[in-house]
Amino acid sequence: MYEFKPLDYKSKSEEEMIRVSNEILENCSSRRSIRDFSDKKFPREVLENVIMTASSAPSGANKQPWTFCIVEDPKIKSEIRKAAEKEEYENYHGRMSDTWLADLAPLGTDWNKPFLETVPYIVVLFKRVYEDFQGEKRNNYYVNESVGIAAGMFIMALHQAGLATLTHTPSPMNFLQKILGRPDNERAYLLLPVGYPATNAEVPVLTKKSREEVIITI
Ligand code: IYR
Repeated sequence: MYEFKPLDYKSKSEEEMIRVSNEILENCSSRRSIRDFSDKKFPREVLENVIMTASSAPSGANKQPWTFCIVEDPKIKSEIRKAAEKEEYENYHGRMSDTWLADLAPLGTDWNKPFLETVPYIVVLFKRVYEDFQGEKRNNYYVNESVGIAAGMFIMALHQAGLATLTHTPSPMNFLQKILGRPDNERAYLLLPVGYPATNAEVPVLTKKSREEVIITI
């Protein structure tokens, strides 16, 4: 049994809640996934703080079933680029359905992933399917849910810190486990190139669903 202590909670007035939630909405809605990154470096401390923010996420039985692997070695980045482009080439030339390709066409994506070498850091988020407990495999709980929440918090914290990323999934991603020498209980979940946007970065003009489309009240 854990020791229990009083919750550290600061209440807000209703006016303040409305004001703050509107500010959060405005700020978070300005976040965009980008594919054109600058090679400009930023302090590693920022990235570590963002990762630790993500790692404060709720998780099944507080197992925190994740590892954030920071890749800064240019040789490894280019190895990752090569392996990712190999998979993506196959995806774009036969593995993805026609409907899928048609859905992606307006985004203008293809199998080329130069940003994997441009960015100062790639973060590979691994989910930890089980833990080794004295030679015994003990499964973690709600692993996808837990890691998904941590990934969302990572993305928002990074945005608050003034940096950008892309949730990249060059599937299948098992090459990352191999290149990065990760153990069998870790599976690549997301690949997140991190950096400043390039000065000429462009993003597609797209809209998000309206309140009426995403909220139902019963
Ligand atoms: N992983 C590929 C294809 C791709 C798939 C989806 I779903 C996207 O939203 C965007 C891209 C790529 O990164 O190009």
